[in-house]
Amino acid sequence: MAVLEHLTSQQAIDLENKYGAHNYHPLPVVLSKGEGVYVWDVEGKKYYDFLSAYSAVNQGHCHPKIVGAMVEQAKTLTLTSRAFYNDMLGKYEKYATETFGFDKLLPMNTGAEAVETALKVCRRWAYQKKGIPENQAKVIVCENNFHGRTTTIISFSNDEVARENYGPYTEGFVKIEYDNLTALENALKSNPYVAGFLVEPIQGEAGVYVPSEGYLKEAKALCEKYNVLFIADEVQTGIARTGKMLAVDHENVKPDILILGKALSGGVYPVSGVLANDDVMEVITPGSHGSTFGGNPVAAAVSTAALEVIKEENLAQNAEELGELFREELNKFIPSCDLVVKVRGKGLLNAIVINDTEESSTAWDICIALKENGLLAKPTHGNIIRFAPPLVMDREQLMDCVSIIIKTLNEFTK
Ligand code: IF1
Repeated sequence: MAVLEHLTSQQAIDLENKYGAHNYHPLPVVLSKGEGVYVWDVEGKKYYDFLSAYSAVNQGHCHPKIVGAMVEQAKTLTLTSRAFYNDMLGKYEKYATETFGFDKLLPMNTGAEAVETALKVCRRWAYQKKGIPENQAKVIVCENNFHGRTTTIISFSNDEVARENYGPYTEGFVKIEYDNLTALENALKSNPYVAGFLVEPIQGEAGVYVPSEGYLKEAKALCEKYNVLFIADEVQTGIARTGKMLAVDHENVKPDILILGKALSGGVYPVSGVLANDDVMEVITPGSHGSTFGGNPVAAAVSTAALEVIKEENLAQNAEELGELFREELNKFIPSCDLVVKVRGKGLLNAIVINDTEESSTAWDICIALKENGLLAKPTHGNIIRFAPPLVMDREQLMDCVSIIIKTLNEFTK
């Protein structure tokens, strides 16, 4: 068999099972093409993508402007490392910092790396600026968080599947309940050496859990009161997904450290970054942090194009409007359906809660049925299905998707 011979779905699945580590349990669909809100499997069946690669493909699959920028740059210069300057990075840093309103960008590649970077910046700031005694800094995190897969990040996760048998774990984290300001203030009061508060503006993996209105604003005020850095992980919620460029924009909150990834590149290339103002970012000095690929010319070109597309195509506003429509339509349907408890979310980051236990396979079975009906979504836990289409969707397509979802749920109840 030639290495890149055309495969059937089953052959592709068998190859992954035999030669790949089993760190995922994918839906049994093998995709070979994407365009805008659609993807196609190797047999040619077309689907609406309602996952968007976990909110990385906000700008739609294979956006011509982003792909074009990548191809052009790939033909010119791909990687220099940061041992030398390149003519793309500075321009990109200027554009990205102006877009998000910060003094400096620290470019990385994946979301988890950017979270690690933010934690390092925060700890340094604590020792060098706040005056916390050596090795005493604590970072407050939330229960049911998801920030990535590195050993430090899973150290403060409470997802046992993600943590089990990966110890010993990194110290220095205090875990509190999400969406609980009293818990935050208690933690700030009772720990003298708190450096930062790391939070997702909406908890994605927890099942698209939207905190109470005002939570982020009050949490930021508490951080200011105790001289603690407010660190927003917008890897999943950022870049127009929730109906604003950033989810914190809904409450006019300016984080001290902002973490971005995923759609920062439109899902075309791994690009992440940490943004902060000079008083914080200046703790990073030559040799104290880095990455071979971080800030490479292709990443700079791709990310610039990806951000331009968000603005040029008004994707934040589209996400806001279509998100309202989506929840409105599902809310009309839910009272007639015993299977669905509720729909929740912001912009085009939504989820439905299924009337069954977390251990059940109901959400998975519904996703299989949705796939048969031409729409791809993935369960998070056994009873929640996340719905996060590319933001380039139009109203007609969204209504088409709503009818697929309703039809599937109705079939399923019978
Ligand atoms: C996996 C979830 C989404 C993230 C936030 C950092 C990262 C992520 C808020 C790390 C990554 C992913 C990765 C993917 C599953 C996934 C996910 F279901 F777990 F919660 F998106 F919904 N901060 N999220 O959501 O970014 O290093 O992956 O680039 O299986 O790990 P990364």
